[in-house]
Amino acid sequence: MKMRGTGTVLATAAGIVVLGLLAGRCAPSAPKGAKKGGAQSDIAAAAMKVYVAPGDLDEYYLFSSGGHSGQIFVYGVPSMRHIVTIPVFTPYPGTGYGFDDDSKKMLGEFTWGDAHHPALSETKGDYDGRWLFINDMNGRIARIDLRDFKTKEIVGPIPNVSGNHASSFVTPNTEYALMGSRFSIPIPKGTVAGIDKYATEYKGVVAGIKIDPQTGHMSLGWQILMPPFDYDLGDAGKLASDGWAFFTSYNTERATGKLEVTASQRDRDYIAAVDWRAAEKAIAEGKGDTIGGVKVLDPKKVPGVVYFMPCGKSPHGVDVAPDGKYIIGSGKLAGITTAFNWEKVQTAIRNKDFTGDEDGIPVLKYESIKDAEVPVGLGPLHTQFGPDGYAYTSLFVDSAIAKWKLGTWEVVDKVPMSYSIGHLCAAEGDTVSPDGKWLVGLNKLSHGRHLSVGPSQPESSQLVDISEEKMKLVLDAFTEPEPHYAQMVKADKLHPIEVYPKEENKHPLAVWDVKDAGLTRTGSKVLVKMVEVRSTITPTDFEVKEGDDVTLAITNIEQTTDMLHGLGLLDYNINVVVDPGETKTVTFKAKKKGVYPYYCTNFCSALHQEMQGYMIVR
Ligand code: K7E
Ligand code: CUA
Repeated sequence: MKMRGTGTVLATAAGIVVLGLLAGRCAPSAPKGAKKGGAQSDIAAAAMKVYVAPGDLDEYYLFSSGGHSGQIFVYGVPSMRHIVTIPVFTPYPGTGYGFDDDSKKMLGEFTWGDAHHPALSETKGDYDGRWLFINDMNGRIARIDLRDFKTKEIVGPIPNVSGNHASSFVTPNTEYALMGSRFSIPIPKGTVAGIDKYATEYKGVVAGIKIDPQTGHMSLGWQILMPPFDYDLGDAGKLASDGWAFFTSYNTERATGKLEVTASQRDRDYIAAVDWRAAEKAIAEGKGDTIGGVKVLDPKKVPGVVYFMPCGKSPHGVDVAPDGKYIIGSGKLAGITTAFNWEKVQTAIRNKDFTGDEDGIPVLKYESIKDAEVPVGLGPLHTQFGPDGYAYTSLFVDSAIAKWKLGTWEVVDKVPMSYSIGHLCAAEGDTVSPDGKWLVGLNKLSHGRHLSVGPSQPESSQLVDISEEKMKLVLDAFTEPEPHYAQMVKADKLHPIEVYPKEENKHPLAVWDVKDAGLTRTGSKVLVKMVEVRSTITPTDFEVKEGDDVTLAITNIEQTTDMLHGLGLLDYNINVVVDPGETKTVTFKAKKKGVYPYYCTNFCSALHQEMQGYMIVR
């Protein structure tokens, strides 16, 4: 979400004693946030907490979304050091992503994505370290394999889901990744209806993308036709509420034009509660109507799959507590967040405790399903959880994080964020067993807290120590655009490989011996099997004819950690990076006569500079 400049209330930097800490060590001036005297011991204590000595490893991985950069950025916590970038929806020359045949095909026609919500795969509601999913506003979801930190699959654009923001939240056993349309449109795509027909002819859709439990492969699951609201965020129920999915919606006014005015008329919007097991069953029984080539359930014809829970106006996040008993949803312009009691929701459904309906979807009675309105502060957006019944809610307007207790609803602490926090991420804070310890605030603004870099300013992420009663801000980090959500997982849950074992390489064009490298021609199609190993690219030269279709199949036959090789081909816009044990192909037309050098782009040995060759085009 971009809310830059709207009602921003800046926190007073003077109130924050420990920030600016590391800057203070190497900058000529004293850290802005640090007070004289007594604060020094706080600074030292904070420094000790976040300091990861050279050669030591962080305790957690933080997977932070890259927003409209289309990537995922991986940080270590508590150091907040950027470790690696995982390219997902956008080409990334650093790893050759989007240049070789397979990744180019996966990206399709897109050169960008808008990726907001990473979701680690779960088993019984806990991160299992297998996969990472992330949404793209362009109706897509990607799957990254955490065995090698590579994007393996992108599905979509999925029909009927327009502006896939309420995504990619997964269910507790990774049965589904959620999708929801932020923008209602006439469906199927391509249908035209004027804006004056918005209230009746535009439709929203919420959906579940099915995930194969063995392979992680994604396919269409269920879709539900919804009134033309803007479906904003989602979360899967767990334990007590397992089998359900929740989506916030705004603009239940069905308004058009300046939504900042027109969509804030009503006091309440809704959280949609979807019984996804019922939806799954109804789809299996063939109860859907085909729209855009996909079976879509109409709640009028399939009662019981979806209910509306009224919520403070214009809600943003919806977050399910670790035991699944509370659903937390906030009107983002309000000063309170509402804790809905799942038991009461079920009772209200059973008793048909409805106040009306929206296009056939029953609306539950707010008073019957809420347990508390917690006075967290202004502009509540998102909530994460600790291990001890505490909840942490980000406050965009107050630019702070509130800590409060589930059950007693008492707000016990607040820490200012610099500035304008969106999401927040606690260690395993959306699982059935949150770790506590660390929390990262993902802020929209960073002004004045870093060396000036001109008008394109970075966003900031701030590390908060939540191991004690009082929250303590301990570190500033600056992030690539644009961190929306992030997830933090204990490092020992992941077991990545560092080379691709030779015996697993089943690529049909792989060659493991330089003797097998070389060129074969079939008509105007030329295949060059290449071997890369320190410090030669074999063949060291090859000849093709102008107009040939050339495929280079490059195998890096190293089996040693870190021994990556690249292949840059000058004037042909070709840049491939091949990891140890990997084979990649790149196909192009030899449309320019002449002599074109190629070389290894990835520094690999003392003789890296000798790793080169020539393509001669006659
Ligand atoms: Cu709050 Cu896209 Cu989840 Cu931005 S979203 S903050
Ligand atoms: Cu191989 Cu540089």
